[in-house]
Amino acid sequence: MNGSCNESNGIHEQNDDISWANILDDLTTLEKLPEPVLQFVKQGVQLCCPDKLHLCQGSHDEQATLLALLETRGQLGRLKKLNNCWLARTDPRDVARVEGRTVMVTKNRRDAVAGGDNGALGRWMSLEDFERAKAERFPGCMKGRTMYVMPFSMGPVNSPLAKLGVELTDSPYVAVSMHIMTRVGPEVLQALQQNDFVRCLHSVGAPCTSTDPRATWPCDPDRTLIAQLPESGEIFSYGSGYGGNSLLGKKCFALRIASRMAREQGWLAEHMLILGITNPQGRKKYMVAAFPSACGKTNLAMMTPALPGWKVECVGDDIAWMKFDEQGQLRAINPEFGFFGVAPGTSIKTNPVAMKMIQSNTIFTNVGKTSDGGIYWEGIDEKLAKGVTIRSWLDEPWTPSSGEPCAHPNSRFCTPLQQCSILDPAWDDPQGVPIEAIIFGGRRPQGVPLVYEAFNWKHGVFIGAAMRSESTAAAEFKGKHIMHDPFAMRPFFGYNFGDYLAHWLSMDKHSHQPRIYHVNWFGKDADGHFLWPGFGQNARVLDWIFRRVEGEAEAIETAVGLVPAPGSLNMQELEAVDEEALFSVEKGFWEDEARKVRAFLEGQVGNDLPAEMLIQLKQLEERVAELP
Ligand code: O2Y
Ligand code: MN
Repeated sequence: MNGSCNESNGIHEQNDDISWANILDDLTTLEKLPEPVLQFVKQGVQLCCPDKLHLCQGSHDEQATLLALLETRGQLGRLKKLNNCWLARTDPRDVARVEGRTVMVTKNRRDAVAGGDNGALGRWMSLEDFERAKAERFPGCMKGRTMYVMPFSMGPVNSPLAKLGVELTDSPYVAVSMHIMTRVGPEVLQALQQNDFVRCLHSVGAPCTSTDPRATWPCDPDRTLIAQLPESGEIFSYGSGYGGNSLLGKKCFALRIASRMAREQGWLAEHMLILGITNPQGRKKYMVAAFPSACGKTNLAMMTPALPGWKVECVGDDIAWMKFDEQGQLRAINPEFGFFGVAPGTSIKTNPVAMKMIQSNTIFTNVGKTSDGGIYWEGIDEKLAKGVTIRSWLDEPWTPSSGEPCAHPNSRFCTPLQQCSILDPAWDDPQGVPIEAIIFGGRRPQGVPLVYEAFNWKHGVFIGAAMRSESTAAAEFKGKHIMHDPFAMRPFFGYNFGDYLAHWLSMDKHSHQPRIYHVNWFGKDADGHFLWPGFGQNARVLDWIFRRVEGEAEAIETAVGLVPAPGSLNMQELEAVDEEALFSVEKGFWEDEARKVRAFLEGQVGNDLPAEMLIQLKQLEERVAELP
């Protein structure tokens, strides 16, 4: 252990007596770090006391070395059937984002969370409580481990929309995953010479001691804490090595910290996929879509259209950073460099593009494994060769009659963006792609039409605010119930939701204002069967939206918005679809829906709610009251 570590050190405390030679194999590394990065690393070392320090430079060899290290330690297993693919099995207590332990830390509570008090729109922690929590967790937390220094860029390095970060982590799994999910490399270090960065500190929270043999998935679930400090641009994550809790560029930075930056700087950081769609005549449009976690954003972003002549190309599947340019055109970049997609349900039928792209250079987490070195999960829809057996994500023998899932419902693949065969040609454009439609959506078994268009921008903002969706396995929630998830951002708001709504409302003045839509692929009939085939057939809905934006498709007004006029949605060669059920707007259902939205907005946002939202709600109630 290096001699400079002192249990009582805090990250802000200055103490220069680090024995760099004890923790660094190559001292020239330090010269590569811009001064503010070096200071950040010093503070991290003084606080966390790692045995070793490793500066990640983003090379292919470095990734290979780290993967080999993880294999030697038994923390990753090679999947022989695939090419450079790996399987991680986590501690069963560390399998998803933990919203109950995720906090925004600000001077004033109101800056972080809206009026209500039960945590539905995020959790707040005071600076004092956070300092205490930090002091109880971080000092000495990396003893016996290596600290990886990961400088990264969210977005193309030279983009005016991109931002930089540096993550210090004691998890090599996080280092290899960040390597896939973000841009890492010499050009990032170069950019750090001139630009500020978000300071991200992550520890699995399980220091190694001689009596504490290395667990294959070290973590500290009882003391997990994920804290975002938007006022100082810092993220502290302790106790979990999993996905959004530990790959700090993703949810913590690109949504929570960035949404707050975006408000201050006049842009938007959103939980949205970005796709390009080209019609049979060769005209192309870009659209973004916000669906709650694990509701099919990856499938839509990589859709193979069932309509002849249409083409979808993918810019991103989870996060969009967007800004209106000087011509009044909304432009979007994907700040990420990889996909961290849900595995179960992914198959050649549901997402052939994803199935192809995950055959190489992919880290799988918590999926099942076949005895011939392949992957397996619920809905993979692949036949096994004779004699091949399966082990579950818990590394237990598994058969379809085991009664337990083979893969964890939130199991994931982590794959480089550039392996997507339909990656859009402009995926890396520093200026971003022009957005013409914004689509909100959710998993709504009853009552919500397949597609409707907002009457105008303000109504569209209200539609986003009123979003509700069935819960999924992406966070710790158990069971399926319909949750409010405004803008699909409920777990990711970086500031007061009332202010967020005001920020969206303030954007109603641009010459190329995108139109706003709501879609629901998940409506069911009384027998529980889906009303709509989904997947590639969703192209029919995108086709209608495309033609609406071009001013070509007819719509009719309903209480909730504009729906396709009879005959305007292309239903050719689609059999046995009950169009009436797909577009019904039923009075009783929508009275109840409006009541729930009112209770949510008044209860959770209270005085912080912009008056315009209450006007929109009242107008919805009045339109619904007029229904027969
Ligand atoms: O990061 C996790 O632990 C799973 S959550 C996740 C991962 C990738 C993309 N989106 C999400 C999400 O929760 O929205
Ligand atoms: Mn997501």
